[in-house]
Amino acid sequence: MGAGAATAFALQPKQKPNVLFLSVDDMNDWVGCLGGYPGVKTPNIDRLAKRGALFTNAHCASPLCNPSRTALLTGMRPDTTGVYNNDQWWRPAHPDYVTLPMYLRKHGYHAAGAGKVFHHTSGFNPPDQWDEFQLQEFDDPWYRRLEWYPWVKKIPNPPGHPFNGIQNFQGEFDWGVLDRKEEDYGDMKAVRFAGDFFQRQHSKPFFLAIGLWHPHIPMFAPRKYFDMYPDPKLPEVPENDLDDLPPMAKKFAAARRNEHERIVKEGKWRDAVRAYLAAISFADAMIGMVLDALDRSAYGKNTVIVFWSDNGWHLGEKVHWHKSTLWERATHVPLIVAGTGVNAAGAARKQSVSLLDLYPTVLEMCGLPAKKENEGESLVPLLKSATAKHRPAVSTFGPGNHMVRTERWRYIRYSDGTEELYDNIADRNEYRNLAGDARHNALKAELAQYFPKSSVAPAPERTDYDFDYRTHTWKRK
Ligand SMILES: [Ca+2]
Repeated sequence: MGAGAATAFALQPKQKPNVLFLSVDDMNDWVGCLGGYPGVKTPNIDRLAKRGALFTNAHCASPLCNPSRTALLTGMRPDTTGVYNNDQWWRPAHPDYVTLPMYLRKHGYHAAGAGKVFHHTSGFNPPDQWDEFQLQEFDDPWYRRLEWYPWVKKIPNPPGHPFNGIQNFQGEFDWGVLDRKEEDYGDMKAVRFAGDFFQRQHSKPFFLAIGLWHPHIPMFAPRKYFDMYPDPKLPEVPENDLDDLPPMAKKFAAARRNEHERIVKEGKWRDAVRAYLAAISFADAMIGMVLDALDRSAYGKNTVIVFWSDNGWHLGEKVHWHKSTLWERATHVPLIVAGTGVNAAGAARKQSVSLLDLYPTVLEMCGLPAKKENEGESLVPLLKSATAKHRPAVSTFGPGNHMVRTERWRYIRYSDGTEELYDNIADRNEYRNLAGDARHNALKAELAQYFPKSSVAPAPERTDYDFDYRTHTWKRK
């Protein structure tokens, strides 16, 4: 083996790389370099892909914000932590867990963050996670519930609200152009945090997590991003697409079905697709600003960049909006690793990988000891060689409901034993469920080996605690 490849990450303590952990929220594969929506404009993500390793088959550990982020940042699956939904705090359930920023701090890193890194409601960013942290700045303070967002100054609904023109709709599900300058949108505060951070002198290596809210709803963006999409295309939704699904799949697809029906009834489907595209392109522009600020700084040459989205998004496919399904729309996410020590830059990695793999990846890239509880597998072999082998990604939604994805197949098994199987090369929209075809029994048995063997009971819910935001303490009711 060549000495260069073997020592690429064996850095001396003084040369430990910095890490920029840059994330977006609810961004699916409608990204130029992933090809999910031809015509989408994401020049900055695309140029990052060219200078790094683009993972074209990356999946979240769970298709929902909190379980996905909790899995990524604790390094453990939902079935291990019991954190399956958005109303479960990981901290009081598992006070002993050492998250990625905590681990890096213990090993000499300075950990800083801004925006949505852990889940965004109160109680998900205990102060001891970070040396410094700037909370999420929302574009819609009139919507925010103060008991969940105690740092937000609530204001009355602005004139013209809701901006999508749909009256008495789901409060957060809005879109449009806000009457403010581009630099005054909430996510720009996290972008500025990054720019200021890169201008400072850091005596320790740093881990900087910048979590953008976009393209999560409400899909607010400056007009120029809406104007990029004069004629958005609607997703295909064949009429009989749900007929071959088991009842649990139909149930997941039917969640918040009323929102899809309302959007269609109001004649707003195309507008909503345009808003999602606009929010993606706005996110992309902000990503470009953060990357440019890094490149201009003293840290441009010794910083690993990890770009990820926490889950995908449906825009009417399978008659569903949002996430919370085990299909490609909801589990497939953008993932790029670039910077110090990535070989074969620009070469796509087609192996199935999981966001659960990021914790061990960062530790290995930083030359730190592995954390034994981590359930992902380091991506470093794939960063060294685009053809390395890797364990397929598993995604979980609720106890005992799993999907495993290989380069070709998606196999889903629900807690009641019902199944779906898709050939994602021949059938990328997952129209034909092949699970009932006995010719695939051996394949299913092989894929089922990757499913977790058991699932812990769900962790307590938010309503099971009294939480004091000022002291960041929980008391079980
Ligand atoms: Ca999300």
